[in-house]
Amino acid sequence: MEAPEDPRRRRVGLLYDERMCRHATPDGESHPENPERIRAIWLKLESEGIPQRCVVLRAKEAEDKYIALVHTQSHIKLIRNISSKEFDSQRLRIASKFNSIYFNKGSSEAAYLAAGSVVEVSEKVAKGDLDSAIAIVRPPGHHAESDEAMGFCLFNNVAIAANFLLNERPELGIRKILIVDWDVHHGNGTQNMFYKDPRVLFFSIHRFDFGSFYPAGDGGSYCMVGEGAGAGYNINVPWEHGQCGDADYLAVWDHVLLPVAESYNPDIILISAGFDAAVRDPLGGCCITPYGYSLMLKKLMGFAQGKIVMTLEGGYNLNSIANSVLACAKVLLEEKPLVGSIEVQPFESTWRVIQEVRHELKTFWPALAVELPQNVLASNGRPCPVEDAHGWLWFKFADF
Ligand code: X5A
Ligand code: ZN
Repeated sequence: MEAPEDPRRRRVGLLYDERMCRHATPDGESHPENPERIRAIWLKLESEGIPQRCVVLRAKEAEDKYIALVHTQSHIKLIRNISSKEFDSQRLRIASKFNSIYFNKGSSEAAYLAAGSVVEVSEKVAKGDLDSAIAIVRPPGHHAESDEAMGFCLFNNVAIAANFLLNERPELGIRKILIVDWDVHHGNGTQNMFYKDPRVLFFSIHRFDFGSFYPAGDGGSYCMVGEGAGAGYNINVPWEHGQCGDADYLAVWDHVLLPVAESYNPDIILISAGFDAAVRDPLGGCCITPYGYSLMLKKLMGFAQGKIVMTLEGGYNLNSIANSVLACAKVLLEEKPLVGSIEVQPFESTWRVIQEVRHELKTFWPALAVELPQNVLASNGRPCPVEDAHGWLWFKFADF
């Protein structure tokens, strides 16, 4: 006989579907955004007995009418047809017209499944059928613009889900959505889709390197605060350099994101959860640990009655992403108190960025208007883990 369900137990949705592994490079060439990413995450969760404790869901394809809430008809048509036989001879040429994009026979289906999955779990969390959820999807979404695939992204999965809740399910009472984009790259697509929309507060924390880090340009600058009715509802935290880690991210949580979330009071939180700011990621050059991610997530669970949907974006070190998602799953399951410690201080540049962001946004968010105490600002260079050619981590002093 089955044990009666503990009513206090958190209902956490966990979505995975092998069909999203069929999107791959056409020629078998190696690529960081490859099928092994989601397989590695799923295998890790299975080996830790996580799926048995969650509500496991399979993917379902998004309907065109929901995708059309954020994408143009021509873009939808392209992604729908790109994997068909008629496109066999043109696929390579078409992909080459986009920035950092490949297509194969499995791309269309995977793109529709990724978007549909996020819609599906978001609806269940909004309804209260689930407390929270993790969607282990690919291709990722946050770089996709309304009329353009880019940066390994075909459809903007999280943006589609946000618009779906606001426009297609008003009866669920979701009127304000906080999107937290902690992928190491700026979420340009999502920013543009909601730039004038106060119903979505878009927060992105990313490497910027003064405009030289992908997707490059001014879009990820802290000056981009939103426009018209959306003014104040777009927040960028642009790192000046790599090597940012737990201490830097948590300082931003405490001094920017959480005070704003407190006054915005979202009805649901959608996390564009890339794990390419994780330590040892080959593209990100940052160093968040699984413990760091678990704290970042835990601190968000105090808002929106814990209604949180995590959606995979980037993240290219298989071990790092698997361990980071595992740590997050344990937080959503409220397994036990988090263990770990943060050994270092934020960079001096981190305090500079925090002050710039607060200054830029203080007219919209009074909680950001107070000066930070001088003592928190006075930290100098600090050690950070760097990997040598043998894969060993060493602590080296860096000062920026
Ligand atoms: C989703 C994501 C990164 C694109 C990097 C292109 N994309 N050089 O992490
Ligand atoms: Zn990324």
